[in-house]
Amino acid sequence: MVGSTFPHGQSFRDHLDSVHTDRGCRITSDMIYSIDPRLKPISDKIEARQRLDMEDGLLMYDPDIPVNDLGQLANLVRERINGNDAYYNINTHLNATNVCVYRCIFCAFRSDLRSSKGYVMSDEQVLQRGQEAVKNGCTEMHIVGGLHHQKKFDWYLNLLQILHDAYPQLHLKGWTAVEINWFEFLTKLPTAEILTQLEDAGLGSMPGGGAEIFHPEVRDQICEHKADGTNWIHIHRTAHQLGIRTNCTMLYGHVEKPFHRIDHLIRLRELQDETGGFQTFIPLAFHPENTGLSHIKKPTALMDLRTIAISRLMLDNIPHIKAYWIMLGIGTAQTALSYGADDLDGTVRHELIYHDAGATTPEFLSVERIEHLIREAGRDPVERDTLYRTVQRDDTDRSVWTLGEKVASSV
Ligand code: V47
Repeated sequence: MVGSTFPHGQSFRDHLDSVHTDRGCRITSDMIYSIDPRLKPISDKIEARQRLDMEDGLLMYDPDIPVNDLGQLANLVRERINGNDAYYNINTHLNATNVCVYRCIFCAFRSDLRSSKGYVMSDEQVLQRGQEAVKNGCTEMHIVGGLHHQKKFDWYLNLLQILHDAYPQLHLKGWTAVEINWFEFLTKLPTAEILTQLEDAGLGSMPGGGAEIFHPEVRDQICEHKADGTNWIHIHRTAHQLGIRTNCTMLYGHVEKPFHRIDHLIRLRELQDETGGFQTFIPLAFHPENTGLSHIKKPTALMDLRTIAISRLMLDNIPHIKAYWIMLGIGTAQTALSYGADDLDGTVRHELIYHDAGATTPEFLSVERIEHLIREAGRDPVERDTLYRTVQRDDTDRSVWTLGEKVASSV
């Protein structure tokens, strides 16, 4: 499961297929990668570049199916799409308020207005974050937060506008579909109008949060009040139609069953068939501490790797699968680069959603550390911007950068 470090740009598998023994007997990859026979129909489909269905997805979640077998298949697809490259970016987070009208049972970040935990950042504090980001060479600011019932849509627009005016080079990846849905409620404006106003104020793209699990059997238990699956899909469809690229996520490891996960992945795949606007999928492992579901055990590393591999195999039309190290932990994220993932997210600073939920990962990784983790996994590190263009750094001042070509991914 090593990347393509073999002659003539061959993958490890191609290399094996080309090797002959002393006795003239050809070693094929099938001999090395003997996978569980129940996976044969799936493996045949992968070889033939055919799409997997619900039944395939459910089989892959059967605990008796070895995770490593899924990893081998997912790794083939990962190398087919992204070669040996593994992406990361230099980014920071901004959660301008944690005050939120919703009470999603899985969320440890939200606060009531009058709680001592509640906060709202001033324009000065927001701009200071922008300044810090630029000084640190960030190409992206990831902006999400609570739905503050005393703040109007203009407050959210203004936040983007002041950042964009002061730091035009910084890509603002902001507001989930849940927030857009809230802005629709506040303004009574249609989705397209909201998104156009946000884009005019400086929005560059949208993160994938708020998707959780679309199926109402689960959504009604964990976040019954906020935008439902149909709304989430509608908002991302509208963004894609306007040319705004977005990401997508799935929150797993709480009350959902394998059926709900595969159903979620298929709904994302269907939208991607229609629009092609998703850039990356991020499976998000549930962190139970400090939430209304604190009795649930956190998913194991093997469940994380299984979910990464299944995502890569089911989502044949989404170019990137992100192993978000903040949530997975550094070791699992690094391993995930051989189980279907091709992206580690970024250096990250000021992340609160996972750290409020008890994540013990560091709050920041240096570029040197990320690149080392990637190289140690046998991959080639590539710094990208939010829209997956390569980033070239000035040798004398690393905070200065220019954009290169879009990375080569083939879905
Ligand atoms: O929507 C909230 C999840 C999401 C918890 O687009 C929790 O590049 C686990 O969407 N345990 C926000 N998960 C994070 C997110 C994201 C992260 C990184 C990159 C991108 C991207 C998007 O976090 C929420 C929710 O699904 N979440 N609470 C928790 N206790």
